[in-house]
Amino acid sequence: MSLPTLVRIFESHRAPNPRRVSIFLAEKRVEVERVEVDIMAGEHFADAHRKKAGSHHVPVAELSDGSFLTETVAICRYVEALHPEPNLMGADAKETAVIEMWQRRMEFSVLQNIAFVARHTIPAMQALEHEQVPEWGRACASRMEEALKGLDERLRESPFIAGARFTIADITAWVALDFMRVLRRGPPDGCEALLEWHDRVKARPSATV
Ligand SMILES: N[C@@H](CCC(=O)N[C@@H](CS)C(=O)NCC(=O)O)C(=O)O
Repeated sequence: MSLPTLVRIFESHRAPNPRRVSIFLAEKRVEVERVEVDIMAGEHFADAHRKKAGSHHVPVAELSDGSFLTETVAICRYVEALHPEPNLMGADAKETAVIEMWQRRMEFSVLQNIAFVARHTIPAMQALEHEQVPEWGRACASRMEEALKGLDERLRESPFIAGARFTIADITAWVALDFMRVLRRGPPDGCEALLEWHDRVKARPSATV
């Protein structure tokens, strides 16, 4: 039996997690209908959105069997199964585990801290938080810097985050770094390898989405 196809993605196109899915799809050269959900206007809290998959977040993927998927990596994993090439999540068990390891590290150390700094220190982002806690945002700023320095160290020894080739771990980290624009700051001084990798990834056609 064939797998349900991807019908459309509900997204907020400037937000980091939907953007990770968009870049993943662009790398695979998969085109799919998009439905914009304005999270700054609270559209994601509407019942119509929440009932789709029991979550108020974006992205949400609608499949041809009428079901929905949330969670960026779950959506990417399904897209990888439907469109295996180019491989972005690992070709064998060892490589899959290594890529997953780096992807999780990028999600929890880099993306999450950047997102917390933005969501808890930028007044307009109060719309996304029940309670904005600026002290927490400031605490996450030093964690963010440590994470970026750690990533710079990794990129001094490896051309891409998970190894010799571009993978989903690079997508997660690159989207996070690009999202730092809202903070009006870049990585800490001295992160030359990180900046060089950033520019290389930025030159990929997928980075324009
Ligand atoms: N764990 C989810 C997180 C999704 C998420 O946090 N999406 C953000 C946009 S980047 C969102 O929906 N924000 C709205 C909110 O937090 O209220 C995933 O990996 O997709």
